[in-house]
Amino acid sequence: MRLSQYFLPILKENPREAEIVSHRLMLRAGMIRQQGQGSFTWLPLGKRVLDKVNRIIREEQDRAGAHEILMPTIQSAELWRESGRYDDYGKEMLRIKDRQNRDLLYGPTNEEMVTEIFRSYVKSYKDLPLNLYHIQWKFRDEVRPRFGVMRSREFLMKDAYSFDIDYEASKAAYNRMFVSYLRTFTRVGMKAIPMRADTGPIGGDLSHEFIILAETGESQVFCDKAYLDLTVPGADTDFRDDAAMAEIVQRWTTPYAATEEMHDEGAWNAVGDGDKLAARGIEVGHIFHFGEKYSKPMGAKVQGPDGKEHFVSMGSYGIGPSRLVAGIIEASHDENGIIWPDAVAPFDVGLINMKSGDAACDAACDRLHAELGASGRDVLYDDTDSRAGGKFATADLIGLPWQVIVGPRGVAANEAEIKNRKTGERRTVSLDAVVRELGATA
Ligand code: P5A
Repeated sequence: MRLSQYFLPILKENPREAEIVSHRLMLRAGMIRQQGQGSFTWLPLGKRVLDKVNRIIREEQDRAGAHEILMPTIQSAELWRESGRYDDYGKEMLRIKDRQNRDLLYGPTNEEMVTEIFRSYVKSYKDLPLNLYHIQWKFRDEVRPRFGVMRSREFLMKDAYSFDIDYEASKAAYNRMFVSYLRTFTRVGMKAIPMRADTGPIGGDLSHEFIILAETGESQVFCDKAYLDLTVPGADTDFRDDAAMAEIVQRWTTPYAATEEMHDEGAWNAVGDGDKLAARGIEVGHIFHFGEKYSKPMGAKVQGPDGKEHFVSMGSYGIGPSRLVAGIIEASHDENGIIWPDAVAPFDVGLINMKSGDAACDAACDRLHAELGASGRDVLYDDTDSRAGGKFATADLIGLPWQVIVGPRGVAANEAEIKNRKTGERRTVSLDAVVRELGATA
């Protein structure tokens, strides 16, 4: 992609409304634009990151046996009256009337709608287990929307819903999502710690929040430092092996970890003083087991192996991809800008032409642009006529993992410079070796 033809509205000044670093950097790097209170457009650079995050989420949901669907954003109030949540949900729910004066709402979550889908089609235990998910916009009229996409009113959510014949089977479904979340957050380059959490308006008896530690996090959390060294299950993990899933969840829930609402001073005092980690954190995922809370009032039941009807046991599992993008920036930046983990970087390489218009520089860059593209890398080629200093600042701000810098002196010697954004390390290599060098270091 040539920067001269791209839409990357970089801001030179620090936006005054941004209180935390991710919000400031997302605005400055031209990733998002605020449209209203707690509502944002994702501009091309931001959209690329969001898509990469969603792709990883999808791959890990699918690996764990969930199936993707897409439910509407606007829901009928009738469904929510069936579960009893229409009145309970309160002011966070955006209530709407259509031209026939029917009560509608903009979905803050989809437990009711997915239960309606389930009950319409599934009648036998033989069709279980079932897990359906979608990635869809939600609206919550938050009391205090703030910190950009971190706590917005309209935000993206991946929400999955599991249906099982009984408690034991639904606990296995919960475990699969738990393990899938460990893998998902690791793959986007983050360390997320599962912590016992309050179930709030979703309800249920069991829930874990997945928390990224960051000073600007809105949650106060308490955990054992042992979590920092636990290994995350690999790609060869067998999600059909219930015992293996339970063993992983056991390992990841044994050291102490809780959010403020669930904090237990007694258990905390038992953690060794040197192992205590009391910190701020960002909730990027939240999973719930709530059994028959929706299936019973909404009549979602199947015939069991005993010939009798059973209300299905359910759970729901959320990740906020839009919040996650901000969380990644909170955890990975420096004074010059964002430092993207490789897996979610909007482009892999920034190619910087220090003297656009110079025939030799242009020719060398054209060649590298083509070769890097052919080797499978996404390249953002700064072919604009800005000064070299401005190009370097932009490259550091948008935080692509690698920069390839081409200037007249280097080209005369048949050389380019390669810079690693994270370490700052620079190396001079021959123009012929650029693609190979990135291959060796990527
Ligand atoms: C689980 C899936 C639920 O709604 N129902 C379906 C359950 N859980 S939750 O914890 O309320 O939300 C899931 C995740 O969505 C993100 N999130 C937000 N992101 C940005 N702005 C918001 N206002 C916001 N509210 C929730 C979080 O990542 C949360 O873990």
